[in-house]
Amino acid sequence: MVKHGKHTYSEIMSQPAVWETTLTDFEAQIPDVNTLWQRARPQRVLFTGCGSTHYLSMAAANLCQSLTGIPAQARPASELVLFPDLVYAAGEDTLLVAISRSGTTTETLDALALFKSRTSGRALTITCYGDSPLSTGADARLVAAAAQEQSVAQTRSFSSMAVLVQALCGTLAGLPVASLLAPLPGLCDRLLTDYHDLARELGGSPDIERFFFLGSGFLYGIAAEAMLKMKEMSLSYSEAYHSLEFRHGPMSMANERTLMTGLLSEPAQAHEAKVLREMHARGATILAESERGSGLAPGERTHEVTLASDLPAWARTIAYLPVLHLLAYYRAIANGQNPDRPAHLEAVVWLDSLLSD
Ligand code: F1P
Repeated sequence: MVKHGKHTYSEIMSQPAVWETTLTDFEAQIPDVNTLWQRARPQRVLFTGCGSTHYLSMAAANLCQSLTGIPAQARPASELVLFPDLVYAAGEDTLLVAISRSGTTTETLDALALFKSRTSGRALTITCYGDSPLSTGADARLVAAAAQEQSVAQTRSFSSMAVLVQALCGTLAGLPVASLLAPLPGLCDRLLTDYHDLARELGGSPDIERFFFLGSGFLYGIAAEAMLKMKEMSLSYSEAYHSLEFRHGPMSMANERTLMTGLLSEPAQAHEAKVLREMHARGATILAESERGSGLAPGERTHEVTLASDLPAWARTIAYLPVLHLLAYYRAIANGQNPDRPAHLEAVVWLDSLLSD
């Protein structure tokens, strides 16, 4: 029986249904997206957000560049506001994509305002609230209204906005996203069912005190979000790295009380799995998420989440996250935290505008 975190739990478990609604709603938004893209004809795409939505921006930039061929980058909104000269180049046509669950985060609103005043570029927003200031201040908007949440930490909002990012990038690349992404809700449902017990076991394990999340390419932003969920909900030691970066110092922290979660991509899987194998030899417990199995030797301290989605890599990016939501949720419960209302955290950061100084 769930005592604490009933909102978080139901928001995690509702992801299949909410992704389905989000994909259906996206279809009506496709003409606006295509019109914006035709008018903007950008030389580059700049994604921004804060916290979770900054991590989503990182995944989005990689997906966008890979699918459209247009250079794309991600920056935290605060960086766009505080150091615009490090980002904007004179005469370059940029499309800004600002992402925010609430659509009210001060830094993201400031980033949009500064972009509008400094450039003649167009802006697209991705939020859960179509009437929010961020959404209404943009040239076009994508809205995951069904993904609104009561919990402070983002779960289905993040993943549904990620579904919108995937649908957006696929559409800009001229792909038939409705059919390509249609299997995602069913895949999410299967993963939440098949790996629920594993997430509960690892999340609740008293033998584990450190969590590392590794990912490369499209999956680094997802690994970073999994790290943030673990930290926010459960107040656990949790870090994320690009997979091969882990050897360059951070591996000093891996020991027999560590859970190493590796989000394995297909192109780099052999290299990424090797890092996990090395950390296993140091005593770490391994959780390997992959499309077809990690190739690691099965054993007591090696656990697998296998997507078996048959989707192209870009289309299955978000599917790596929901099992890790459960991992963080069960760790929070084990730590005596209430994941609905994480300590020291507000749902939105509101500041005096950084532009008024
Ligand atoms: C962004 C955010 C969250 C974080 C915290 C504060 O909000 O940084 O990612 O968990 O709750 O706000 P938003 O701009 O996406 O609404």
